[in-house]
Amino acid sequence: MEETRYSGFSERPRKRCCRQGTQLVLLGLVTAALWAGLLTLLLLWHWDTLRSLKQLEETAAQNVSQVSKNFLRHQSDQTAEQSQAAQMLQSLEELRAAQKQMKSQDSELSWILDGLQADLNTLKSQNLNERRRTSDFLEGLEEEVAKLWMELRVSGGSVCNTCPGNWVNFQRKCYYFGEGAKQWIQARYACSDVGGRLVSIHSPEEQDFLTKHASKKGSWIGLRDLDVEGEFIWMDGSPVDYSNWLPGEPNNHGQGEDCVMMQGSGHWNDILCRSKLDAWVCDRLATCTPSTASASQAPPGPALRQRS
Ligand code: FUC
Ligand code: CA
Repeated sequence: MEETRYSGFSERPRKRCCRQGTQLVLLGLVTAALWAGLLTLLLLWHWDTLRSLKQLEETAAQNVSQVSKNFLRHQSDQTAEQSQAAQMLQSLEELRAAQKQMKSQDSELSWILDGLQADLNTLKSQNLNERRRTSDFLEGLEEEVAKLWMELRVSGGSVCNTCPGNWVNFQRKCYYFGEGAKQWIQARYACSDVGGRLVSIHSPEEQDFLTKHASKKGSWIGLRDLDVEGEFIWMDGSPVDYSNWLPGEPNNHGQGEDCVMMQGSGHWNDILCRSKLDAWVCDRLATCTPSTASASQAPPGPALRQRS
């Protein structure tokens, strides 16, 4: 019992000692485990951080290379655009120069064209004047021939007083009294259309005949001073050997009166050629009736004329 007590007494510290040792070992183990865990965590955290850093580094590198690629591309684009802009500028300059040249050529051409046009107009008017002169000359010749024929017939005993229908005979001429609103030139054409010409008047007898037969509203006659002011000429080229002007006429009133009308009284007045009168008088030579068989050839009365 004693021994037991003793042994019990002596084992207790040993147990305490072992327990403490175990505890210490455990504590050490736990501490070591904790440290190991902590270290593991630290290592894991470190690796993770490293991995993240590496990823970031890679991403940054990728971005940098992308940015530098973009930059390079942008730079080459910019260079291309710059050279394109330079080219366009050059083209623009060339176009401007071409435009300038074309403008000067254009003005030169239009100057030449104007000259040509003026030449053409001159030629046209010369041609027209020439044709008018020729036609007037031919008409004069025709008139002369007709008169000579008439003289020949009269001297051969013919009677020259035959007129076409609608024409009125007086002495050796036929007269047509046209009606309708016309300017002087239209009346001239109207006479030409019926084979006559605007009337010329050469004696008081002829004037009396016309005064009796013509419209009381006034008629156009074949007298005008269009070419030289104050120099009146008959359209059939006959001499101005008789006149029947109203007192104070011709007065070229308003500086533009170049055509002559016969008033209802038979007196003449110069008026504007573009005025419209309601009547006009034409004349032509009468044709001759042969008195003998030898003079039975057809008389050369004035033919229907072409307008010139
Ligand atoms: C007289 C004429 C003109 C015109 C005017 C109204 O002076 O001589 O021709 O008819 O009157
Ligand atoms: Ca007048």
